[in-house]
Amino acid sequence: MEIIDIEKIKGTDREVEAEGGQWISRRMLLKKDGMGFSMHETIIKAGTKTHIHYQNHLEAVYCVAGNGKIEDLDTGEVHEIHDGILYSLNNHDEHYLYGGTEDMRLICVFNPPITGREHHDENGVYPLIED
Ligand code: 9YT
Repeated sequence: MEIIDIEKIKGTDREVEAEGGQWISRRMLLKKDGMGFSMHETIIKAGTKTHIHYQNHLEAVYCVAGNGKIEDLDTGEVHEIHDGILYSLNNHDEHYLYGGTEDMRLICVFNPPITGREHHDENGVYPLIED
């Protein structure tokens, strides 16, 4: 059993900030932790916009605080996100993620797990890194 305290992740290499400053992500479980998925707490800053397209990963995202929106770039649909809403990117859905009037706190699960070395490329994609 492992017990992971997010306070001990802050300030380590498991805490990663977007290059544009839109989000900060604390990777509580990564590929090397051997669970078959990775699990992160991500704070989306209020008023920001991020282009994301996980072509190599599935991601489920559960909002536990704050508010924002997600825009599906295939359909143009915009969905409100707030405490209690989960969105599932089960079709590698390209989207914009918007921070709302306050920071949004998200719990994110990736399959396959990310290694922690990925960076969003210019298309909002994380590469698939095989060890
Ligand atoms: C919700 C989302 O995908 N935000 C971008 C950061 C990502 N969750 C990560 O790398 O932890």
